[in-house]
Amino acid sequence: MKNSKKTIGNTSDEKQNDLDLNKSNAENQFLTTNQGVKINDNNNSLKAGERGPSLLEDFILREKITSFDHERIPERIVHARGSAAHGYFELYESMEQYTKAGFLTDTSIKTPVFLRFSTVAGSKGSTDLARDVRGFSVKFYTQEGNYDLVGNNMPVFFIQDAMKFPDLIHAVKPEPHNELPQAASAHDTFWDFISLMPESMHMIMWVMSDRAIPRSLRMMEGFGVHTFRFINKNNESHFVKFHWKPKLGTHAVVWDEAQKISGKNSDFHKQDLWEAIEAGNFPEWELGVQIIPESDEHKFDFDLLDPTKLVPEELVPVKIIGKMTLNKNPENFFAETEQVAFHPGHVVPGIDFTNDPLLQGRLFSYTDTQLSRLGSPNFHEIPINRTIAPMHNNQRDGHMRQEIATGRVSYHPNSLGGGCPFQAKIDEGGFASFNERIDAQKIRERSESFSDHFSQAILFYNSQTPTEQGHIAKALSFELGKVETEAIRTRMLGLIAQVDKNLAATVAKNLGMNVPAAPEKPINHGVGADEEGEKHEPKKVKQTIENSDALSMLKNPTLSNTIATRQVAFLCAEGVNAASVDSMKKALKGAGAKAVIIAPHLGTIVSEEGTEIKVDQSYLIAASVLFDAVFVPAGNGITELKKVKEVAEFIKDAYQHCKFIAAEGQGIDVLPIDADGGVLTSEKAGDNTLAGSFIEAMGNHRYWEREKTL
Ligand code: HDE
Repeated sequence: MKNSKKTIGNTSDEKQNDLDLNKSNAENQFLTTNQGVKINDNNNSLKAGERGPSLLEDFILREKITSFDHERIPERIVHARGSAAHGYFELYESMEQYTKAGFLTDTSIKTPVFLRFSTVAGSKGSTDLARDVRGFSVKFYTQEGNYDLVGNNMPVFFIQDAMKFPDLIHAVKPEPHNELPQAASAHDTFWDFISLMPESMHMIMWVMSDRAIPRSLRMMEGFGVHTFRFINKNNESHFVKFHWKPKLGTHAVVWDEAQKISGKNSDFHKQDLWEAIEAGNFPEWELGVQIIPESDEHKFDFDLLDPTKLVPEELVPVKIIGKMTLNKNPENFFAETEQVAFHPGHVVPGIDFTNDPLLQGRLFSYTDTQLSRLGSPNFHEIPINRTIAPMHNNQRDGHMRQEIATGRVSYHPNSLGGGCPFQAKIDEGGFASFNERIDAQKIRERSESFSDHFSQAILFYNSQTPTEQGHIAKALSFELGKVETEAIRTRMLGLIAQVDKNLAATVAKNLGMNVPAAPEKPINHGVGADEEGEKHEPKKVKQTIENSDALSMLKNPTLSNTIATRQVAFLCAEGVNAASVDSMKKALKGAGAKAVIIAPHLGTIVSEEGTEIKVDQSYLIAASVLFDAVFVPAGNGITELKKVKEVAEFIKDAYQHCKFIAAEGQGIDVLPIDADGGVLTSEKAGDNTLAGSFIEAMGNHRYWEREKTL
């Protein structure tokens, strides 16, 4: 099937060739200046005498230093920290009935993609494990032009109108007077803003859930967030919501673990993505769409244009239409991951916008930001941003223009250039916006249909398992615990109580406060104003459904129980039983997981049987939080581990974070913990039954039952 794919200008390899034209290869080459002049001495600047002053004439030094001085470009104002990879998208079945986009109608096309993940609030060097939304931006290099699906790992957003975005970001960023805290929402200004913005409550439930601390970028869902439009050949429109479903399932770490990972390896996600791809474990996501006919626009108890709402999968099922595979790491972080420029306005014929006021604002923002970030309107010429479709227009000049436009014609219409380049009719692939009828007054208002701020927050909370609800309560207690201004906490408790009274009571107890009897009146932000400018209370709507399993990571029926690519720490020492190590390693490998041998020192250790075992990491380097599960093998020497402080800490952390722990023979004595359903043991060394149960248990990701006893 794959071999029969068309190869005209649309494969991942060909996009790569495109990038290759701009690659420099220094092998067997002289060192030169940027002008190609060979450099004779790259160690000394030109001076007036050995000990004399440097000369302005030294064009080599000046060029080198100037280039260095300008190596940094402004980082993204949001989503500064990113990790990305190349790949391709394959369509399972034609969506012709709904859209005319070539890459969504022709199943023989393999479309190259570039995917950039990001955190939102932190700066470029901040930790991967911040509690935050993750950006999930996909650039499809289609034959009809670039299509960017610039989404997040959560299906809704904090605010309803682009007008509030700078406020939201100013509030969450480090506070301006002391630049504190980095990459964290747990501070006064963020919660001050949120406490005055009830429309954010649904999103707050998501960011306080474990979705905000993913186990891996490879184990996150992605969402287009806004409602978009599909337009077919007959110019008929359907509303569409986009979903990315990871083949490895959706998994998270726990908050204590996230904080510790930030110390042990703040590049945890970046490295995990890189290493998985290098090892040939190519991450995959299926693309799903929820399609809603135009005629059903007003059928729901929420407004499809409101980005604080999702369309429950129980109401409109997600249709899986294709698969994306990431198969190649960038070769140069700056050239590709840093310089890639996404834009929700990069659409192709067959995909169009709705009037979601957040999306409308985004359509302005992304080009604008590239002008200051990448420095010129010519950012489309940077290799990673280039379309594979032919590109001709009369745009000219500007900073860093690459194209050498020939001829005298740079305007349209023209006769001197034979009328070229000419406009494309719709049936020749020309983009024409959907001719939606608009008959309205110019108004600075928000639709009354946007005023329900709590129903879906409640739906989300009610759809979580008790374990997940407990994590939300803890997250809120942590975040608000860091808030110093009591009035902000009080306002938040008032809002949380409108989602769930017990949740508010638990958080209030942790804060040593009481839930206010009545929530404060929300501020005036334009929802349903009456004539005096008085605003109505945010209203609640009775939801058509009260529970949606798809919203829970633990209940999610599509949750994959594969342990592929999981990392298992083998706690070893001299005198470990090699058979115990080997058989568990083999079983895990068979299930796609990786055994990592940890010992008191690097190099090799000698097993009980006298064989040498290569050590991957020492206890000085390794930490439980960097692994998915732990195995303590059998062996006479293994009890020595009782004396190693780091080993006890390792196992206790794994236990605290509800990880599965297995031990064989003497390894059982090393466990400083009580046995429970998540601790699997066997007296026998090399026990295949134990290995089988361990693998099956790990498929559940964590032994959450244990939390009740902690
Ligand atoms: Fe963005 N956003 N955003 N955003 N956004 C940017 O564009 C903006 C919003 C998202 O990997 C910026 O090139 C406004 C929602 C991602 O390069 C900037 C509004 C969603 C990325 C910008 C929003 C996103 C960005 C900064 C409210 C989820 C990273 C750098 C109207 C659907 C893209 C850049 C990458 C980046 C503006 C809201 C996702 C400033 C004004 C909602 C994944 O243009």
